[in-house]
Amino acid sequence: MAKFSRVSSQTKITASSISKALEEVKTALGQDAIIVATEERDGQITLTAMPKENLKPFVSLGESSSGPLYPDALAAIKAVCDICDAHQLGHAFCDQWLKELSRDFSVMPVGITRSLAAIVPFCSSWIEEISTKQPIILVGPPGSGKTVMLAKIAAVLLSQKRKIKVLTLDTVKAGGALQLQSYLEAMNQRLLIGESYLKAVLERCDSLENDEVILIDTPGINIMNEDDQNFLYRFSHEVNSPLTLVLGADMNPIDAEEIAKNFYFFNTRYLVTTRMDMTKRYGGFLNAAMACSLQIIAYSNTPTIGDGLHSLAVDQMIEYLRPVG
Ligand SMILES: Nc1nc2c(ncn2[C@@H]2O[C@H](COP(=O)(O)OP(=O)(O)O)[C@@H](O)[C@H]2O)c(=O)[nH]1
Ligand SMILES: [Mg+2]
Repeated sequence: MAKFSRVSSQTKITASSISKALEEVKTALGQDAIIVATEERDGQITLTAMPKENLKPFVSLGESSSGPLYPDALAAIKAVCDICDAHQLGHAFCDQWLKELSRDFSVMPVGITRSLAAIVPFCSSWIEEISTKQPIILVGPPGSGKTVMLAKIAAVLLSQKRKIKVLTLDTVKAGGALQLQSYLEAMNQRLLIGESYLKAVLERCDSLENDEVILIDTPGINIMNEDDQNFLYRFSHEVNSPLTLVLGADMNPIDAEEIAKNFYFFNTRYLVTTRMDMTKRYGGFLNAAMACSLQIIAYSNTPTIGDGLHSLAVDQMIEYLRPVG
């Protein structure tokens, strides 16, 4: 039997296993509930959860500006519907966007950028704001581009004369650590390998003297697999910092949303998308970001480390969304 207690908007649920506790959270607070803390004592799992609407942004979000303008409400509605159709954004996404868009109908001509920014959190200043106080921890399905992205973040930080400390927990995929090691060797950086370094590396974030950004790569996680789910639960509990989901832009919107929702349960709050060069349809990561309020902090559009990563502002996203050929 699960046990419930409530403090302000947060509810604590205790059960004998993670999956039971998660089920209880979903029943009590809905599918979109957010886990804010996890605790394990005497074989019992306690999850502290709250409804999604109480979520506050972790970092400041970029302002939306003008973008394309349409002569009247009908033309703007048509533009939004065409975009949703072309990029395979589902009904839920389209409905949310149109609902938000309707607030702008009193002023002609009508823009569609503000309403997109209101439903998908774009954070275009993340790269400039990277702090030594919070580790950057990349998680995601196998092959989503985590290791390449981590190396790109490392290269960008080094180019800004920042110091880095890099750890990989990917001792699962054959050659996973070697791949990162070879990228880092080219940057004259050392790679720490294995969970035994995790505690010490995380403690550095709390130290006042720390001048290094901590970067952590992880093994690919198949959210349908119970062992992987257990790993993610324990790992997110141990690091106790928001995680960053890496998703290929070429993933279909339904799968992307389902994967994001599962990661979201385990303190995943940011989203990076990769392989923007391999698709013209961006419904996958946008659907995932909208469904879970994940902040889109960067994207990658080449597999080459030296090409770096990019910030994604909402205006730029609108430009990407418009022409589909
Ligand atoms: N075209 C393209 N390929 C990418 C991009 N990011 C990663 N890749 C490729 O995607 C594959 C998987 O990347 P990897 O970082 O090893 O994925 P991981 O298993 O999540 O660590 C590799 O072949 C990468 O070269 C990108 O932005 N564009
Ligand atoms: Mg990898």
